[in-house]
Amino acid sequence: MLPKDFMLGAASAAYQVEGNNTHSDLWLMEQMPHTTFSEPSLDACDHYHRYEEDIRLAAAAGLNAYRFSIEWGRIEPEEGVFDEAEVEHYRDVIRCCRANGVEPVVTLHHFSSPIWLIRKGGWDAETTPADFERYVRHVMERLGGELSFVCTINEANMGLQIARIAERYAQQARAAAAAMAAASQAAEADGAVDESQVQMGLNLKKMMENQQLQKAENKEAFGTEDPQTFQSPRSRHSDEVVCEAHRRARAAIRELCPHVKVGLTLSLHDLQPVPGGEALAAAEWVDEFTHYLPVIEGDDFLGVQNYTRTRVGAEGDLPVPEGAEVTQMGYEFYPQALEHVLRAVAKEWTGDIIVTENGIGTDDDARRVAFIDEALAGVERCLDDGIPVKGYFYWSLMDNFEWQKGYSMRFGLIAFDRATQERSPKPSLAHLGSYVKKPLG
Ligand code: GCO
Repeated sequence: MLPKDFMLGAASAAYQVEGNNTHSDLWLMEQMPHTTFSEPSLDACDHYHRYEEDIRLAAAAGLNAYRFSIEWGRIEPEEGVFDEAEVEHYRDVIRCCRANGVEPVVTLHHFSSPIWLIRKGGWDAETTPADFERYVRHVMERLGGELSFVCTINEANMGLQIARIAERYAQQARAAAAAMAAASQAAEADGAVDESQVQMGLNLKKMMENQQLQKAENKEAFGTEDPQTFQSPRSRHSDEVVCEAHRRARAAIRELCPHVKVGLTLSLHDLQPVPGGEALAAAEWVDEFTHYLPVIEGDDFLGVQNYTRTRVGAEGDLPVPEGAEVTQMGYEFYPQALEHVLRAVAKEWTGDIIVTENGIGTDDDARRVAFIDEALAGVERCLDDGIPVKGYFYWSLMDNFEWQKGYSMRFGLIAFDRATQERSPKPSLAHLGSYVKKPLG
């Protein structure tokens, strides 16, 4: 059973739900003619204007907590220029939570950054930790008194993971190019033309041309061909910038609001080695988690985010096993992963843990319910074994803008109509809420 003070809620991120975050880097990137985004975010779910309805729906279903983020580009649209009306907007959101008996858990940075920051070098620039601290101070001086839980940076380890994934794609592309060259040589030798190889070659050429055009568009928008956004692959150097930004933000929060519990969140995979993959799986875990232990030492909690397992072979991460159920994201349906990750984390981190994201993209809400039940059963087993899990936030409160994939991924407990913005709670919302409504503890 979940303990009485357990936070049970849902999560969102400003950029994915608010709409019209015109001062943020992603806004520019979405609008580029050769963008990698499948569609622009535009009004998103108009949560900026409809937060009250959304929070009420969550509260009515029984949820007692809501994790959302503050958009830095709204608060500080130009370097050093703060928009107090936007600060007041977030105060209203926080108060709306409280009025509905919902604990607000605020994330200060969830992937999107002000355009001016990226023009200064973004998450690679030595000046960014100080810029982040200035923004954090501004927010905490005004809103900190109304908050109890703050996440500084969402998925601080994301950049290194993207670097790893990018490297794997590059390897695959090199292998495909070599296979194509060999096949076309063989075809030339016997005088035949393999149409599918020709098509693959043309696609590859198109992709490379688009990349070149996008670089030119980046240069115009950000003054550099490879802008260091939060979602670009990061080097060890830029990873250090992120970690330093967290340390400085934490120190500022401690100084201004000693009552606030502060932490960051990490994206953690349930890394399962197949025979031969043990060394690589161990190395990936070090990159994803162990590497961050010195950074989070002194935090009040760790935010854990998990969606699936990853099987690791000697050569790298393996594809989803044949015949397995896959979600809209192409992830294996594997809700047991959360328990595995919590247990792995607890071996090295003895502080409090909050599951800040866990969820499934699917149109089949019955599978969402099954996913939640399985995941929460794992959380309960961890609690029984004394692992201090303080909360669980399902991703996401509502269907929303899934970055490059646009609106096609449906993670939400609430559906919305993009034309009318009408909300429709799915059965999974009441189901998740029923864990709180049951007599607890
Ligand atoms: C994440 C993200 C979310 C995603 C979610 C589903 O932290 O990765 O917080 O923004 O939408 O993970 O892919």
